[in-house]
Amino acid sequence: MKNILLFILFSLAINLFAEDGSRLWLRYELLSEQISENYKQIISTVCPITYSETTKIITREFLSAFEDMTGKRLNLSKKRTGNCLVFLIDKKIEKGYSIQTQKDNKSGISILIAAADDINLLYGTFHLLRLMQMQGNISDLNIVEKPAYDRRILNHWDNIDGTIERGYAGRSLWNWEDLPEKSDPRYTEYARANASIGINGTVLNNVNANPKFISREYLIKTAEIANIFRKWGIRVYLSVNFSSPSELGGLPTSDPLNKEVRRWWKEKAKEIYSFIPDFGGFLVKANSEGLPGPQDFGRTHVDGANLLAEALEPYGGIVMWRAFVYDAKSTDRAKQAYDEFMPLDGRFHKNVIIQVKNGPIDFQPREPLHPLFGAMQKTPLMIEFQITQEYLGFSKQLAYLAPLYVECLQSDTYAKGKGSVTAKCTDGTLFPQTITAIAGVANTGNDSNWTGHHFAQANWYCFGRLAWNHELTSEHIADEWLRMTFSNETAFIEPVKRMMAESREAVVNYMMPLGLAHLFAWEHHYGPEPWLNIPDARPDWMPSYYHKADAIGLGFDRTHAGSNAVSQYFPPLSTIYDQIETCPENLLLWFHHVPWNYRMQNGNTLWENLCRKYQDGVEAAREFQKIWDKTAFFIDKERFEHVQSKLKVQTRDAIWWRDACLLYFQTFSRQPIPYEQERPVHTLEELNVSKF
Ligand code: GCW
Repeated sequence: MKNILLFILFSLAINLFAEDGSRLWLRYELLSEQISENYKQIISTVCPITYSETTKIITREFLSAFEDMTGKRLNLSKKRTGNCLVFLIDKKIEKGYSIQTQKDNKSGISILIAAADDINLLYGTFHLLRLMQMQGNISDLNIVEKPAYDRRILNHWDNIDGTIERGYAGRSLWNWEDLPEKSDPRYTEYARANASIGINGTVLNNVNANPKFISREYLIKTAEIANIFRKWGIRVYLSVNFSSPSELGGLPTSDPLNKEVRRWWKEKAKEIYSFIPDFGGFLVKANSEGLPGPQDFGRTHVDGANLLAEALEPYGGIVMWRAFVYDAKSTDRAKQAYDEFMPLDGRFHKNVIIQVKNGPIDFQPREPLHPLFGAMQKTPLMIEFQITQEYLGFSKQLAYLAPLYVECLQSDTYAKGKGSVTAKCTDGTLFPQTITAIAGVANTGNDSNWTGHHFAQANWYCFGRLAWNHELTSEHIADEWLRMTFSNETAFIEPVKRMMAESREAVVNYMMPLGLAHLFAWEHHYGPEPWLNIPDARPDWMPSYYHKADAIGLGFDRTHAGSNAVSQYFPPLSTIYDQIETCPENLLLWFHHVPWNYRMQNGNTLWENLCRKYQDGVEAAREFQKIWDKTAFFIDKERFEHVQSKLKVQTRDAIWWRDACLLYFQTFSRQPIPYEQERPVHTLEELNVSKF
């Protein structure tokens, strides 16, 4: 009996300290004595303001975090005394918040967090806590923060049955069957994590939208989630199916110009707002990958988007209309969105924003930026990034995505001359935008660590941080995340930060170097299938459509002599990409069909460099294993081993990619694989039949 009791107690203790990653970056670990003494001297009291659920959250969050980090329970005081943390509502602060240290002879030192509303005070509070988690100096603060985009939104591709399209971290967080009667503590945890990085909106359901999501039954469920999220500053949005009037409403058509259809959407909007007064709006995937849309009725994207926009307008809702369109018949998929949307510029209703993926194809490990950025100047545009790693090894592989996001945000469109980076084309700096927004396709699921791979948490984190401030560097964000999530030890942080910094390029190298794209297995997008050619399938879903390997060379000719996709960019970019000599080598095969023996900048041929890149990718993956093996001393066993085993898989996959691509392309290049280390460990026959 005694033994059993001991066993139970022991298991409880283990569970209490289970390092399963569920606490994300909000761990609030006990700080060293010296640092916590310093913090205790600076803050001994909290003067809370109490007028809303959010202000209660602020006090609770700060008190418990402070206690966890320093061991001290702070006093609350209504009166402003010395060494106090003070909150101030200041309507003059238009956006964001400030954090200031104030020194007053009478009342001593205080830290003042000021903002126009409680939600921004919450962001300020998380900022201060972040500084403390990172052992920062809080004795002399003078911080002013303003978000770059007003709407910072996660897109969940979650289905009604609990599955997640391209989700690699378990099932959906939303338990539709239990709602609205029973909610889940994780809804609050999710909202808190998002609030801590400034995310303020979430689209709950898949863009491949089931019309049922806007049925009365599901609106009641959604309202329950919205009630929980509201106090954390998170608005709920829904993806809608363009055929809802017929599929859900039973109308004979969903034609956007039909009177009944228009009335139906107006009524629907009214109903939605009766349940969710601060509902954010609709996200729409229309006439894309088989989904219905206005073109089914001979109408345009403008007709479709404006129909919904007018219905939402009285309530302040917006329409995020996606530009992800492509057609099986098109000879260059990369061109289609530009061709379809440019003629419509300036014709959208003012509460419409066009949501554009970062690149012109589809979330590949590297793409040039989407040519619509900077080009559509009379319509608000928002970037859509993919946080879930559909094309970057699922959550089996470590690929820190801030470098990808920053690359796109800081890419120069030249729309208004040099310096017209994508970020400035979308945040209202260069063009008047009635709405500014940014979206990321979420990588969360109900896995205990939220994102499958512990390091995939960094991608959620960095999306939020960049949505708030697109000037941050990837390195800065990695540093914050590592300190909060793992350890403040320099000997841990420096090598792991380097690994993170190199990880996306490593994936590019072993999957799709030099601008190659879309060589993925068709069904699941995990492994390589460059040889795949299913006669009846859509040609634009087959790898050969993208790599165009032949006896002459490799790559897609998008120059003026080819598809002329280069002409969709502003000069000088159009010429830079057009000329093989000036085209950046990391996009070479995106824009050019390059002969196998073409001499590249380093004097080696395309074939030699291609082989080298694949091998670089494999070597980087091996290096990550070595770096990680040395971290055991600094972190908990559970997370250490979890990441260690994932890195093994990553190296295995890097080799798989290298062998598959090189052996297949070799059948065209007919040249030996030049380097000793690159001797493939598989045969092409083996790879050809192997299925994931
Ligand atoms: O990348 C592709 C995915 C689809 C996805 C689509 C989109 C939700 O393979 O699963 O559908 O993009 O963005 O609409």
